[in-house]
Amino acid sequence: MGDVASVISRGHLHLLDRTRRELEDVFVAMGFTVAEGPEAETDWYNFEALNMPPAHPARSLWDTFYLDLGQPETVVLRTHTSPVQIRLMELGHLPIHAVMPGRCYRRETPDARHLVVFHQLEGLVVDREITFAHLAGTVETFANAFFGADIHTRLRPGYFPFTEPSAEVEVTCTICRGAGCRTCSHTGWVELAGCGMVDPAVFAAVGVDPEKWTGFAFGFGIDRCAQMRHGIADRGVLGDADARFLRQF
Ligand code: 2NL
Repeated sequence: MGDVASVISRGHLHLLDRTRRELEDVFVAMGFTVAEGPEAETDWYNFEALNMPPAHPARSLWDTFYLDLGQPETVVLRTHTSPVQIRLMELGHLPIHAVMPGRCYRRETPDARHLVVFHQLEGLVVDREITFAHLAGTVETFANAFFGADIHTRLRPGYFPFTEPSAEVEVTCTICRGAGCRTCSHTGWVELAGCGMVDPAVFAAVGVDPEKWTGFAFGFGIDRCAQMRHGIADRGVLGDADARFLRQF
């Protein structure tokens, strides 16, 4: 039997797909629902509603694929899963506790570390009197459940156009369990996600009353989660559907 067939017969799924489902399971157990949306999005959902008007310099953080569809430069391959969160808020069924997994696209020159397609899982909570403490507690609870009780999180100041304040989420390096190694550049910590409190400008764009509702959001790279969950020191092999690699999990 060939490599691919034997992988399927043994019930192995692509590691990224399996990790997506395991991430969803943790968040569902914490009371979140799972939402999905289109990969081709309008400029409004991918940028404008997220506090990035046309020509806003923050747009250059993402190298975007524009589709030859409709008016020029109006339809893109989504650069993050945030448009799904925008669509959910627009529907107006509040409160929201949801995660959005899916494929995203960035116009990179593919090399050993950069791919055009990557996988993200974002989360959104919009409820009454939600604070930064809820965000920190959610991220820590997630990390304990997904990586193990000895794996912790810390937040460092960061920047995203759609959150204020914003932070980078770091987790204890699972390769050395915090002692310091090559994978974590001898810091004991690895960057896992970005997060923050939803910017009031985003609430205004989707018609959510910021006097009544507050919220937080976060975005994980699914490949980094898979790497840290399985203690893979070198991320380069992750995206390959190489059966010799996948069989190990
Ligand atoms: C990253 C950072 C992040 C969000 C995603 C978000 C979505 C809405 C409003 C506010 Cl609709 N925020 N998403 C917020 C902070 C960080 O992802 O680098 N992920 C891999």
